[in-house]
This record gives sequence, structure tokens and C-alpha cells, in this order.
Amino acid sequence: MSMIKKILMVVTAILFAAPVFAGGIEINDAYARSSGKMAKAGGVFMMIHNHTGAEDRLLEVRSDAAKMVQLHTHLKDEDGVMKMRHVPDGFDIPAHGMRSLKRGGDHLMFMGLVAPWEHGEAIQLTLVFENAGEMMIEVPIDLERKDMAHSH
Ligand SMILES: [Cu+2]
Repeated sequence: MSMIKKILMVVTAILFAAPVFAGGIEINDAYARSSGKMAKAGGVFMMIHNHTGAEDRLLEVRSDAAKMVQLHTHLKDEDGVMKMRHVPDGFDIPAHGMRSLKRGGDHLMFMGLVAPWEHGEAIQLTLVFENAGEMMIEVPIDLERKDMAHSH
């Protein structure tokens, strides 16, 4: 490998969270954000790839960064208003498939932040999968990320 390529790879790893693999599960492009220094809650978003031939399921998430972490999704209520809902059964990830946790959709909800989330810092969390087991990842806090939900 050329020296330049090596340097580029190191720089890339610093700027973006490197993909994490475990038990056939790959986590890409994870980031955390809150709405500011006074925020008591924050969201974590990522892409979860399942490279195995069997469905897997994200059952729960543990982290010291908040008093409680829940799996949330957005659903329309009777009045057509989008509301966040706890998903107690977890997020299934299809065999050879992908599930995207993104703003306005499925996400990890951190409630009761232990400390304010500062841009450029990172939080640690453990993803618990039915098949792949526990996976500890470090997620960069990115308060400047644009909302990708409407960029089709
Ligand atoms: Cu939420």
C-alpha cells in the first residue's frame, strides 16, 4: 500500500466512525446528536447491515451516557401527527439486509443524558443482538450533521 493511501485511510478513520463488524453484523456511519447543550435527551443513528443468512434482531442498547436508552420509531397517531414510540420487540435486521436508523424514523433514544453532548466528542454504547450478541461501539457526537431524511 502506498504511503499516501495509508495516510488517507488514517485521516478517514478519524473523520468518520470506522465500520464495526461482529458476528456478521456491520455498523456504518453511526453518529449521535442532541438539540443543544440544554438537551436532556439525544438520538443515535446508524446503518446496520446483516451479512448472515439469518434474520437478526437488535434487542436493546446499553450505555453509561444516559439514564435510559430505548429503541424508538416514529409513527402517525390518530390525528396524523408523527410521534415517537418505544419499540419493545426490537428492530429486526433481515438476512443479507440492512436497517437504517435515521432522523424521523427508527432511532436509539438516550433519555436523561449524564453530561451534555459536545460536538466532536464520542459516547460508548453496547448493542445487544439476538444472534450476533453484544457489540460495543464508539459513536461520534455530530451536532452539525444535516438531516438526511428529506434528501432524496
Ligand atoms: Cu425517540
